[in-house]
Amino acid sequence: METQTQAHKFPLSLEFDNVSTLPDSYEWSTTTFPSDDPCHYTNNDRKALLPVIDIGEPGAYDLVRHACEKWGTFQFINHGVPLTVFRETELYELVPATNGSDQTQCLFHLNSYSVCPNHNRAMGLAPHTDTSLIIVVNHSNISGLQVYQDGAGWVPVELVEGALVVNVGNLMQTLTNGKFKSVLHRVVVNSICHRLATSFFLMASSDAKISPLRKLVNSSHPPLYRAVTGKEYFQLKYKFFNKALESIRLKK
Ligand SMILES: O=C(O)CCC(=O)C(=O)O
Repeated sequence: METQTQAHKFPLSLEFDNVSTLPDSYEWSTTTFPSDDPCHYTNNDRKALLPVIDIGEPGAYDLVRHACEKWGTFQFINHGVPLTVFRETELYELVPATNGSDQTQCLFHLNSYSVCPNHNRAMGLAPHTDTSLIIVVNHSNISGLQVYQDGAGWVPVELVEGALVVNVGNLMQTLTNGKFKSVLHRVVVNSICHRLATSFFLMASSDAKISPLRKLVNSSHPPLYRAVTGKEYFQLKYKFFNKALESIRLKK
């Protein structure tokens, strides 16, 4: 897995419209990309299909729980969320907001992935797990998001009309005492289409204490993580990046 140092070695910005080959400073180790249409990937071989859940269906609750336990991610349809909500936020770089109870914070984030002349030598977004409780992504009908699954490797998230992607974050893994898995994911670029994705992060507020829920802890399932405040966990994430969760894991 790539390290924090690797993730941080890139210059911050580059005007890709004016370059015909990838500058060496952007070079990444080979990225496996689906060989058919890189912009509109559908998983025709059906080998490793991420769950797509119709949340209007009677069994949806169990399907969501199962997806969070097994995959740490799923797509959902029939959600009733107008996708224009996401599109409108594409006008903003970053829009933080807090809710009334101040236990959670929401953040909208716009990711823009330029067309890249040497897409298989570059990386759009380095492999990472999210700090937040959950993240909801609208990937604007352009492929690129991939999730890592043991045994299957990098699995492209296929495009499903109108679906939103949910990823479990580190703090949700802590809260559920490791039952829900925060998924390692990355975004690859392509040489044909510019991709925009809007992410909605449900975060814990800085003062909120996050620890495994009491009802999920017993003698056969001792707490796996120590309590942390949102602020402390952010600092740990900054310091340890993808190893932050490991740093709050209680020793047996
Ligand atoms: O661009 C995407 O599809 C996902 C973005 C993402 O993983 C993130 O913002 O953490």
